[in-house]
Amino acid sequence: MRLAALFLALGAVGCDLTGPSEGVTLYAHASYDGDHYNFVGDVASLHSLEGPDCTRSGWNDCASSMRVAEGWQAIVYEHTDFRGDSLVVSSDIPDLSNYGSRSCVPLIDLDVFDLVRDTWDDCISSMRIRPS
Ligand SMILES: [Ca+2]
Repeated sequence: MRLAALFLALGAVGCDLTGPSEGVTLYAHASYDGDHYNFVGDVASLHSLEGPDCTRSGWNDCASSMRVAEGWQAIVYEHTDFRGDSLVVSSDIPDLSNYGSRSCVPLIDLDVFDLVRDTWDDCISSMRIRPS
């Protein structure tokens, strides 16, 4: 009973300890923190999906961590319509900034660190999602 109450309390502040039962969940912050959204099919553009923590342009260029349900796989893309650099993801990624990209540079927050990092943090704009 106490454990259940703890999970409920953590859920209320946005921390997701369990991950998705199907598909892929994106999180606005690293370590599966902040606002999150579960996807079970292809998403050609993340622009139209609003999230409280993602005020730029929906979920576009917003995700900083992601979880993949057992038996599922995602291919994430730098641009909308499955264009640009891509990354195959078949297990949880607690911090997308640890994954280098050839060309991912957020369109907003163009500071020196973003320009030299080129990581998948705040970069995903579309995804293909399916059972693996
Ligand atoms: Ca992007």
